[in-house]
Amino acid sequence: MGELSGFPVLNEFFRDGLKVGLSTVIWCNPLVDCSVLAYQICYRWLKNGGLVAYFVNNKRVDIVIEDFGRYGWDVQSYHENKNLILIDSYSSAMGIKSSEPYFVSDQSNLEEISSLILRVVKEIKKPNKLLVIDSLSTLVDYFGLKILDELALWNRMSLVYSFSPIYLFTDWDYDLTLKQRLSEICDNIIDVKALERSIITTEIYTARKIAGREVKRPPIPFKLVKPGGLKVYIPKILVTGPYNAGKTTVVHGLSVRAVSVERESTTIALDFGHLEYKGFSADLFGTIGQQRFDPVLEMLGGESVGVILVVDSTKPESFPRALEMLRKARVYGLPLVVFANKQDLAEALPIEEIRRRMRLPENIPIVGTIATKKKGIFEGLEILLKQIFGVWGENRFWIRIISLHSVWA
Ligand SMILES: Nc1nc2c(ncn2[C@@H]2O[C@H](COP(=O)(O)OP(=O)(O)OP(=O)(O)O)[C@@H](O)[C@H]2O)c(=O)[nH]1
Ligand SMILES: [Mg+2]
Repeated sequence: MGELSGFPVLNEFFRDGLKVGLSTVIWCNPLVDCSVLAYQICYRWLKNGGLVAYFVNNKRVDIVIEDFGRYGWDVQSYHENKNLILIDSYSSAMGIKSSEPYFVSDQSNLEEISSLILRVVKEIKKPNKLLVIDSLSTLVDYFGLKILDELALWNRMSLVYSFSPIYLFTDWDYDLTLKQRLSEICDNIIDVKALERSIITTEIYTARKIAGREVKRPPIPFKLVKPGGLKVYIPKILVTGPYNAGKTTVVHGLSVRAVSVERESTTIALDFGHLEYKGFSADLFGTIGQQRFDPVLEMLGGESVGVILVVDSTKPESFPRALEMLRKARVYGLPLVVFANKQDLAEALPIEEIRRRMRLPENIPIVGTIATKKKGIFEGLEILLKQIFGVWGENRFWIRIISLHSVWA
């Protein structure tokens, strides 16, 4: 099955690290609700035909199903046909009778909990099985360090019976020894944190341990969207280019929501759009084409992580101006894609001719677009996203993100 998460980018970190039988801790700081991340993993897993055994000790099982639903993931039918098995360790603690076949009658009895989990692991004979423990922190609260011996046992048995265990761990102020041992016991660790930057908080995830090896991977900023769940969040993509090139049309074409401040069909303040695409979510800022607004360009360019430069393919005389705008916005050197727009018009220059006239090096992609028909714009966006997330070698994007969030260690 290979793909564990359905989180953008994360799978590329892991490659072979997510083999069946390996254990994973989703290690969250208290500002992040990590259940949602588990729901997203589970839903993807179920949709791919796998089985999920979900141990829950901190909320009612019907709330779990309801919570899935809030993010747009209907798991009712999976529950009914027993591909989603809820191991209920909560109802009894609340004095409610559990409606699930697998339940714990005494939440403070570690032996009972552990043997129930082991029973599930041994009893269920289907292929592709995920075991989710929501939450490990609650178990730690009850049992302290002792829980880690059980966890090591669950990991061993999971390997034998082809389960992949995932532990949700909220990092309250736990003892260092406990955290150290937990890090040692599990094969994969995904850190999920909230980073504060003045008053803005950004949530990020990354991998800290892969297939038993400590690693350092860059943070991936994300947002939780209802419905939809986790999306990689790019705070700012700049859409710039000369007057009348098609910037506003591009911003609106790519966005699920967009506003523009225009007068007589030219932008006089800015274009702002929000896009949702293949697990990515980004805010787009369009600039004003007219030269008299250039002082605003630098301000708009600040903190961008990628740039779309829109040019009118029929107006080579505007190309120098296009390059000047990149310079004025101070976004030179960031991931960049050029949209050679208005390719539907007879006088449109071909891509290679535009490259030659703009003197753009081969490593800057140019994509032919017809923004009014939404042609080519998503292909271009995809190339930009690949550039943004493909630059770990040079680490440009991450340096930028990290400099935005200097507390990242
Ligand atoms: N034929 C054709 N027309 C286009 C295309 N894209 C945009 N246009 C038209 O070009 C004109 C300018 O488009 P805008 O999106 O407003 O351009 P802009 O770059 O935002 O312009 P300013 O904000 O004034 O700098 C509009 O009439 C659009 O309908 C395209 O691909 N083909
Ligand atoms: Mg405009």
